[in-house]
Amino acid sequence: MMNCPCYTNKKGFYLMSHFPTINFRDQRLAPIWEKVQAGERLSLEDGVTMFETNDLISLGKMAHAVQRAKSGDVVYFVVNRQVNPTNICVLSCKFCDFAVKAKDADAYEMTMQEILGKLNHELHEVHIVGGLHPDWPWEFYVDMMRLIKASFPKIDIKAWTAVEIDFFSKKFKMPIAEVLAQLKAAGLSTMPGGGAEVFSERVRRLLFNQKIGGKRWLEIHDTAHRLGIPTNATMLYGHIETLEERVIHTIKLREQQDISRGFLTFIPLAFQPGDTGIKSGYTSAVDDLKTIAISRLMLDNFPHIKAYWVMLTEQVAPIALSFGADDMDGTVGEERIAHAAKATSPIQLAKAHIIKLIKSSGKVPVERDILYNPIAVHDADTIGKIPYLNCVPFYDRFENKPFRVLPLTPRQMGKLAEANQIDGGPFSLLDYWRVEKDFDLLDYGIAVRNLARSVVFYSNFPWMELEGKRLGITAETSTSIELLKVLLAHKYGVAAKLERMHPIFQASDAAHFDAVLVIGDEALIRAKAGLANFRYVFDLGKEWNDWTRLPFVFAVWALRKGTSPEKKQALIHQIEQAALDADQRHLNFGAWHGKRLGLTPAEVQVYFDGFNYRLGNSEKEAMEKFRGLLAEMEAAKAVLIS
Ligand code: V47
Repeated sequence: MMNCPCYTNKKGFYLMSHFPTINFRDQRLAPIWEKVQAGERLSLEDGVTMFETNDLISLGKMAHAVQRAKSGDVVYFVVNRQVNPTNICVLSCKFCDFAVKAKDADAYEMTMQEILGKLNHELHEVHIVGGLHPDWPWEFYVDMMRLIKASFPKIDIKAWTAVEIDFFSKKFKMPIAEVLAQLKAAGLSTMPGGGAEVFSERVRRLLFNQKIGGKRWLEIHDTAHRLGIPTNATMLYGHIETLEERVIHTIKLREQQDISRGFLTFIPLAFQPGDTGIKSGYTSAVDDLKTIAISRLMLDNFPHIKAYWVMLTEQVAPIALSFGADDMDGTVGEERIAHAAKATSPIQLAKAHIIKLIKSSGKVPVERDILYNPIAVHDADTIGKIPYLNCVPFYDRFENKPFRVLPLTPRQMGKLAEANQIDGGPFSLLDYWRVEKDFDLLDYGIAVRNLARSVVFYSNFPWMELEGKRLGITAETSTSIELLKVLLAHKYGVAAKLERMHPIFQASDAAHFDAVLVIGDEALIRAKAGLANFRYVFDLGKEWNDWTRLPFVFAVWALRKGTSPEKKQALIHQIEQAALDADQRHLNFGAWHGKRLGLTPAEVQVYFDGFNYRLGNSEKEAMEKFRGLLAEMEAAKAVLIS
């Protein structure tokens, strides 16, 4: 117990010493913090207590700690543009100053050329929403997707709120799934989170009684997720809703996310009063920061919380980055909805300005694409972190010195290392080999002695019958996919067809394949929940070990050549401490992360026990063996092609 930095609270959960100690002014927050640290879900009462408290700073500290455990020291932004093709709308919602009728003097409708004219090749995302136009035909919407993708292949499309999808479905007499499938086939990547307002029938009747309610909004997002279309969620706050209604809104979203798991980010939208007559005056900064923090704490299963500077203002948004938000939306280009309601923010921000705002909050600005794949890291001294449970021991001990931490899937980390955007991390073995001339190998990594438990191949066929079959591969892997290829080719002598699956893993997508490879936390979740009735479950760590009698090395720590000796030493010291923790079976944050995946502390311990975090002789031998087998496979392919 002497060295153990974790201890057990009265309910038997492990508390983590690495969450900060908070001196609460409002003691009602202390039991809530205890629940957060134990990985327990917060209730409606907890949410309302947090809204009622005046202890804003403690609230911010709790949310910031949770955000850091999820997304490290980074804040995301995207070079994007909003396009609102028309403001003519068949609805007349009381809170909306944007929508008008066709006869109104300020009504507008863009032609396809005008829409395309708003875009340029610098953009990575276009965000399209507008009024519900009474006359436009279905083909116009589908062509819009298709023409944008044809003219600007680099731009991903986030378009149409659930309200618009519902409108299309009714107007063009197609089921929701058909509307979404056609838009996706034409180029739609994700859906924005608008139109949710607050999930309260009372508010709906008073402010937007012609618009869809919460049940329908959630149903449409559920359908999108099942079709592999990730979406966002919003909440319009600061008008006539009660604090309880805000909390219920977050709980309904959390329940939906448990089911369909396709939400990327939550965006609290501060009400802009404009000429709506609903309320005079803007939300206070205190209310904005509280709402961001409480969203982060309630929505434990949402990857991101967005500080939408358009509604929050340029002054409050950077502060929100210390209250649980990890995304700033983007450059926006030209915002019309909030500005119709007299938002005081600028209508666009330059990229350099967003970077400056994020840096002013002490965070690392990371330019992303629509799916949060990082494109560029706008700061020095960053290392990658694989956000899977098996990597948690490494980061337990990391403060943000000398390196700051950016969560990345193995494949993303490899791409960023190649693009010269990060200084190091536990690289997937294949990625390390790709960049080894620029990086030094450290004597640490992630190796398994036998069962990997989180590199799992689900199949409807035994290995020998996989010839010619379609295998779905998770979008996240770099090395496991190669291990699978080696096993197929060398151990079993079969040739199958490998295809990447949707970027956001869906069991319904997996069911279309004869077998699927799942890695990381998703594999741990599936081990408990099962996956689409596959008949065989193979652990690739065990498959390798049974065959070669060697461990398998999935990842190795590497650091950019030329890093100063002080920084290198500091990093090695932190990793060594982590390895010692693992030797001494200190769970620390592991129990917290495990709980979120449905694992008990004992199950987390069994999982960690299967890993070796140091690279010894047998690990190095295993790496060479694997490299040799890969080379033989390449040679065989070369022979085949010629
Ligand atoms: O649905 C309308 C809201 C939403 C007002 O998904 C107003 O990444 C404040 O959803 N004051 C559209 N809000 C904007 C939106 C959005 C914005 C940024 C990013 C994303 C995303 C989504 O704006 C509408 C409505 O809830 N809205 N009027 C107003 N007066």
